[in-house]
Amino acid sequence: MRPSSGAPSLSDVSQEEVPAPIGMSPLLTLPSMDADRERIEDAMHAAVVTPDSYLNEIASHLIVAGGKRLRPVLAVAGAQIFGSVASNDVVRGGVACELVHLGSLYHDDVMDEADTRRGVETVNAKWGNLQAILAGDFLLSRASEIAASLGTEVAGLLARTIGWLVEGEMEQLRHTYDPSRAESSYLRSIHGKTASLYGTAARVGGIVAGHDRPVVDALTAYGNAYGTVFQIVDDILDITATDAQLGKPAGHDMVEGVYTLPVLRTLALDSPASAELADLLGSPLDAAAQDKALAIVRSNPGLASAVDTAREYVDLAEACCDDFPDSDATEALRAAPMALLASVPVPA
Ligand code: GRG
Repeated sequence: MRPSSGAPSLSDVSQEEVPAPIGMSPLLTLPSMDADRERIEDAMHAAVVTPDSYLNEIASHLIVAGGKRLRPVLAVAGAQIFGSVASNDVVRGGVACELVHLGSLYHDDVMDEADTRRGVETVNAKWGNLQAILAGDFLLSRASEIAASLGTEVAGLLARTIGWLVEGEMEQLRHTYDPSRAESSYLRSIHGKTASLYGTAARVGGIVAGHDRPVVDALTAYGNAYGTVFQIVDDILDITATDAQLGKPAGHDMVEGVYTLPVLRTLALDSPASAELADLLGSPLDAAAQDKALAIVRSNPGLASAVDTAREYVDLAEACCDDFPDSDATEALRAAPMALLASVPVPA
């Protein structure tokens, strides 16, 4: 999708206009969320208990290491838009989504041969690839068990969402080191690998809370749009943030051959910068080529154009909240997508 005319530019995303960066998401600071997060933590740990202490340790490794738990938080917030406290079943439904996320991270770290995640050694680095794959499978099995206990609709939805994650990741893999990757491939991939699980988490919150179908559908659309903002922002930060802020070298996606929206938009420019970037891409980059490619994307309008698109999905997510009742949860949901976009640094 190209940005529509009149869409805000990067410089429109001022710090005054936006509430807070991702760590301070309004979803995480909902008045009831402290108690809810305690229930989420308890349910996360309970979900991976097994008599096998070796498996138990490996399966809980990244849970202990932290994480924002955004998927259960979204399920809880979606359940609470009418003002009532989310049930324990809503919490468990959100936890099932978070366990799918976690399982996918175990597998992703094997695929990427990653050494660290959440500030600790990855499971593959600490125990090995085979252990990481099996423990990831175990997390998916526990997610499925929880989903099944919440009824066939939730079980079917979670199963389908796992398929969407795999499809999204496969789409990305198919176009690795492909500078002619279509933007539709990028959007399809991020919908599958990231947005769909946010959509499912919000939907599960609505289904288990017993909301009416139109509300459940609006929550799903919200989660999908929120997740799309999340991934586009993540991809922009990979270009704009410093190595220190990222905890890994900036431009990592480009080095790995994953050409994301700011890169594709730069390649699509009718300017010498596009040809210069295309010359560099298509195969692994050495350090000098990485710096050059980063400098090109950072200094050309493809970056602001990607921010414009993220802003369009922010608008979409906000609009999904229009028919929700006035409540703390609705307010937090409405503010959350723009808070994500606020984590993109504003250029001087
Ligand atoms: C086996 C379910 C399954 C999938 C296999 C590997 C794969 C296919 C999918 C992984 C896709 C992937 C890594 C998507 C990105 C996910 C993402 C948005 C990560 C960051 O999420 P945060 O910020 O992380 O919520 P924390 O650490 O806070 O949980």
